[in-house]
Amino acid sequence: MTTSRQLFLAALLGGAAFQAFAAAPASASASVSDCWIRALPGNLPKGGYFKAHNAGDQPVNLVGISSNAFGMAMLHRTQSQGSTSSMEMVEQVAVPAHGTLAFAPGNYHVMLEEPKHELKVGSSIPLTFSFSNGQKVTASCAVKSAGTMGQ
Ligand SMILES: [Cu+2]
Repeated sequence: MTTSRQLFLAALLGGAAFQAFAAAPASASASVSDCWIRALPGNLPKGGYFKAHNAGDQPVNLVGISSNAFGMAMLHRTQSQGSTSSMEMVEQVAVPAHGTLAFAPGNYHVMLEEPKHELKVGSSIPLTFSFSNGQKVTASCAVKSAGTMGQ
């Protein structure tokens, strides 16, 4: 069933520059931009990448990510040692005051597991980012092909 409200939401979420500031508290300092997800087939974990911004005078931590499109979303960091690299889970990541932290291939990323549906390149998926100041920011993340190198 498709209601006009759902169509309206879909139109909003489809906008590349969409960011949900509306639900944030008045003191909101955190925001997210340039979010994308690497499409990989089947149940392979997908990497999610974005920029977290902090306009405030105090550092703020990104403490979690959630999405209705996946059963599990974790903060990961890739560590390279010589020719090998591995990933470890991190509890939270600090975004410096008046600064930006880039989540990018080879570094911090979101690991998205247990997709509810096959990801379609060219579509977009909303992710919700939770910050230590109580903010929850929803960003629309573009699904890009597996060969995408970063931004
Ligand atoms: Cu990972």
